[in-house]
Formats: sequence, C-alpha cells, structure tokens
Amino acid sequence: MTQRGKFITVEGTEGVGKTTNLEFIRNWLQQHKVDFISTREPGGTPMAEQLRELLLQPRQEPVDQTAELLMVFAARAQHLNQVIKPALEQGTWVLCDRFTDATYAYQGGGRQMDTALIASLESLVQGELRPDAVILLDVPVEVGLARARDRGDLDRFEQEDVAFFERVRGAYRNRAQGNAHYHLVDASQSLEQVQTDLGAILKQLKEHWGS
Ligand code: Z5A
Repeated sequence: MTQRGKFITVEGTEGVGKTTNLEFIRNWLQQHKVDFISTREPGGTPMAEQLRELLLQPRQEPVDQTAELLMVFAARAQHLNQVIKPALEQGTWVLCDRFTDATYAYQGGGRQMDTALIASLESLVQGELRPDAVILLDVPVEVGLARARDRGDLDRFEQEDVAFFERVRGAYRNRAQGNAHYHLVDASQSLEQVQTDLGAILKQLKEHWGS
C-alpha cells in the first residue's frame, strides 16, 4: 500500500518572508528528491482562487466576519477535496502556503471570532485531517509590516492596524507553544540564517518520517 504523503504548511504574519522562503523550501525538496506539490490558501483550485480574490479585494462595503470565515472554509473544502487529499493519498507531499492555522490566527486572533466556531468548521471541512508539520515564520509585527508595506498596494487584510496584527501573531505563537508539530523560526534573522534553520527543520522531518 502507498504510504500517505506528508502535509507541511507555512504560516506567519505580514512580511515574514513566506514567499521568499517557500521558494527555498521548494528547492530543498527538489534537491532531496521528494515528490511534492506546492499550493496555497485561500486558493489552489480555479474556484478557490476566485474566492481568494473576493476575500482579498479592498472594498467599500463592510465585510461581515461570518461571511469571511465561511468563504475561507468554502475555499478550503474545495481545495482539500480537489487537490490536497488526492495528492496525499497518492503518497505525494503537499507544501501549502497557509492553512487552518491562518484561520485561527486571522479570524480567531485578528477578528476575535469564537475559536470553538472555527474548530467546528475545521471538523466539518477537514474531518481528522491536520498538517503533519507547521513551519511558523515569526517576526515582530513592526518589522514585518515595514517589509510588507514596501511592496506597494495593500490587500484588504494588509490594511488592518498594528493591534490586529499583534493579535494575529499572538494567536499563532499560542498555537505553536508546546506543540511538537509546530516549528517556530525566528524570521527577523538574516535571510541566510532563516534558510539555514529551515534546512535543518526539513532534514529533521525527512529523517523522522523515514522518507
Ligand atoms: N487569510 C485569512 O484571513 N484566513 C485564512 O484562513 C487564510 C488566509 C488561509 C493572504 O495571504 C491573506 O489571507 C492573508 C491572511 C488571509 N493576509 N494578508 N495579507 P498571503 O499569504 O497571500 O499574503 P501575505 O501574508 O502578504 O504573504 P506573502 O506574499 O508571502 O508575503 P510575505 O510573507 O511578506 O513574504 P515576502 O514577499 O517573501 O517578504 C516580504 C519582503 O521581506 C520581501 O521584500 C523580502 O525580500 C523581504 N524579506 C524576507 N525575509 C527577509 C529577511 N529574513 N530579512 C530581510 N528581508 C526579508
């Protein structure tokens, strides 16, 4: 029987360097001959990408928090069933740019929504499926925002204030505390050092999973 693939997610607040470091992780996996796909949330299928656009677009109309939460999980249901689960079942690893930890961080922490509600949607949409490893890139909020805001146009989330992102960061850090499948990386270090740390984590995971 084919061994199920491993599910790795990469998380963090604004400007932590996810895009930059995902490229490093993809190269590492290729060099180490891991069969994997790389995808992202919200998104990962044509319909889920349309939901992503709806979620990120700045708009005049106030966005209802429950509508936002349901759209995040609607995109996730589609992505899981069309892309993530089939890949894992074939033994392919899945590297995903954000997943449900982002919902706990942004909707739970940032928007201060009830985490029990998030947990019930998580069970509905995912059943028992959870990431095998979560790589959490962490930087102080001001450092991340300064990096992100150098990029130009801000999406609907990036327009939130510092207090929002402090709550997002706090929620991520709380989830990581004492949980062996979270790997916290100090992303305020030089990019070279961040990537040395990432390489060590990937090596340890690959050895641990015996693949
Ligand atoms: N969202 C949600 O609310 N609920 C959910 O469940 C999910 C998502 C799944 C889209 O995310 C939004 O969706 C997100 C939460 C919400 N909020 N926002 N915004 P996204 O992942 O697509 O967007 P993002 O957070 O802006 O990610 P990003 O594009 O990967 O950005 P980044 O982390 O800032 O990465 P970067 O572009 O690689 O780095 C930024 C700059 O910093 C760049 O110039 C780098 O060269 C520089 N950098 C990176 N690392 C370093 C170091 N170590 N030193 C110095 N400079 C560095």
